[in-house]
Amino acid sequence: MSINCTNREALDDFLRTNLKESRYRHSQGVEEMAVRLARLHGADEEKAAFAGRYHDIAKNFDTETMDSYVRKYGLPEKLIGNNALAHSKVGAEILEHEFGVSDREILDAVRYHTTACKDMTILEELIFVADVVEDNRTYSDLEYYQNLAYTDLDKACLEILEYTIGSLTTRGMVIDIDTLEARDWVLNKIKEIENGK
Ligand code: DGI
Ligand code: FE
Ligand code: FE
Repeated sequence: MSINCTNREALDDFLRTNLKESRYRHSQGVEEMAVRLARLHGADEEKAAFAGRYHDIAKNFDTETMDSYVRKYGLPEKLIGNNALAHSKVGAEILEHEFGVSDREILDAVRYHTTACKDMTILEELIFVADVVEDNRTYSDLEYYQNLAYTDLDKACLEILEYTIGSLTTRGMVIDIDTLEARDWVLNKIKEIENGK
């Protein structure tokens, strides 16, 4: 199977042109980690590679460019001026409308890679996790989170969400509803699995 995309070469040019060197390396790291997690947890490796590689395609746009894409694609007003939350939504729109990517699961994995959301597929969940645990990340607990991601994707997802919510709360920032719903959803999923044992 090969992923639907009108011009893969142009897409790669777009990625290289629009990402800073370190962000490009991060994208390669997420691609590799996503494939590793797909293999371990039984998801489509090709889709994981694709979503991982292009997940941050809109990350380095300046705010003016980002806002113009938010308007062009009729995305929610709350994304205006908020590159941290907008880049994942804009990235998914660019992949779909400017490069003909039609795979819903890939598009949603990119769309929700920053906040996560409830009812995620394994692909969405592993892209969310791979983004945080790829090899180029430098925080001190990296190895702990990587091992958790290899052994228990749900628990890794939960710990990352708890950390994000805690850190945003400390910084007095608005926590997106998708982030909160994702936390409740994955917590419940873990409980159900444990009760089923
Ligand atoms: O693009 P990356 O740096 O690889 O990682 P990312 O897409 O997860 O983006 C991280 C940023 O997103 C970080 O600055 C925190 C922010 N973020 C994540 N969830 C939320 C959030 N910001 C707000 N305001 N609300 C959220 O729920
Ligand atoms: Fe991102
Ligand atoms: Fe990223």
